[in-house]
Amino acid sequence: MILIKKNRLSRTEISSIKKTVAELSKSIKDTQTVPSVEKGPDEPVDVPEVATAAEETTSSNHLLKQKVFTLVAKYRKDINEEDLPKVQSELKAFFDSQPRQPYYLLMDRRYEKEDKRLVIIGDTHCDYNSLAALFDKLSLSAYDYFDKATFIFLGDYLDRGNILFEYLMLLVGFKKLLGDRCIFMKGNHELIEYNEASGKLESMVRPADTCPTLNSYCGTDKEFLKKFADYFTNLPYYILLKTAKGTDLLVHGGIPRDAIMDKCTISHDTGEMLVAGDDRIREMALDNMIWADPRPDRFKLQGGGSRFEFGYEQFEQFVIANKIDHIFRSHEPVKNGVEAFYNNRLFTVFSTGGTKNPIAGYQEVENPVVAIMGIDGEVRFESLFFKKVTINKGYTVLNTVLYMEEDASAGFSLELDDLHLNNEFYVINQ
Ligand SMILES: [Mn+2]
Repeated sequence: MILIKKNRLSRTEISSIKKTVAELSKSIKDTQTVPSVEKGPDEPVDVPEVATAAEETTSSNHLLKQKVFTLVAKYRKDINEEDLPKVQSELKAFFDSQPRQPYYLLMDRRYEKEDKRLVIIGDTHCDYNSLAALFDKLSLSAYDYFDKATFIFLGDYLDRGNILFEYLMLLVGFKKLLGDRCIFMKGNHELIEYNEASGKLESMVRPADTCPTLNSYCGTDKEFLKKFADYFTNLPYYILLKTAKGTDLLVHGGIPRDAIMDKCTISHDTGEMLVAGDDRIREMALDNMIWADPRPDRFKLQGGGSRFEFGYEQFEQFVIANKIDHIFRSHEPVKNGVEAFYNNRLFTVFSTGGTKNPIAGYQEVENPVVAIMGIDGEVRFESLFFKKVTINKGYTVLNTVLYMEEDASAGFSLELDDLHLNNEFYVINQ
């Protein structure tokens, strides 16, 4: 068992840790899900990119993992301009296949007995590498995330990245594999419209690059542009999540502004937002919730534009009125990928970045992370660009976290100096 909490390791230290992990890995019963166990102690843990014939015959859940690998490998190759009509028609078929989403979701896990984890993913902004790294990393766990977990994306898929089509195909392809166990929520970058007069997509956010790219490359296919806007605009704004430990809110930004906060309440029975007044109150509250930013200050801070800030007092007012224990949100790049506010009751999770990830729009985020919630409501945060081997199931027992050298398959490399171990994680309600 290893518990190391430091930022930089020497080559000798890394070698020693790899060796220990390789030895520990041999004791894992479920060797099938840990591809590295047959390797020598000094070999890195490799993830097979595509299924081999032998692996495909193992089990159905293993097959799902292989399909994710295949998907990641497929779109790691560039999509060329001549491939775009096929890509557009696949995306249109996907948009057509999806039911119209409500503006909210209610998820009740209070009586769930099975270990069904939630993977909560913050902003990804067209960052293929971060998303691929997440899938690679989770595949190393003894827990089969692809077969059992539900993946919740907190929004902001579009803009700020330069590999739009490959990213979209990976994102949508993943949802096609997991179905209802993959949920896309709405971020402020999903505020887009199809303008009938101009025949173009327009973004409500500045700067924005997805709409101009789509107008330029797919502009003749108006049906595609319309379906694209319709799908991303109508994603749910929030999830009310009930667990054995309480009620959490998952949302892109945060809470409504002062002026309308006391005019709306989230119903614990249905999850919907009840409003005193007409539907415009709800629309304003929902719009606020994809723009708001928390600040540690006690006193109220607000801004005049779409984007605004709230403080501790407003947070208290909102969580008391709505009986909410924790809020998980994204929306702001944070250096460590996660930031806790208000005595561990609000968390910012950001899932794109990496100092050596050339396609990330937010390289100041050194360590992009996702949150993983167990069925008991406990949460830990995992960084994306380093591979993790879970030696003991559950996280009350120490996890051994191994940050390996570069994920060569992700198309960029980290210097040896960038290797580091870090098993910072927060445990809520303990
Ligand atoms: Mn945002």
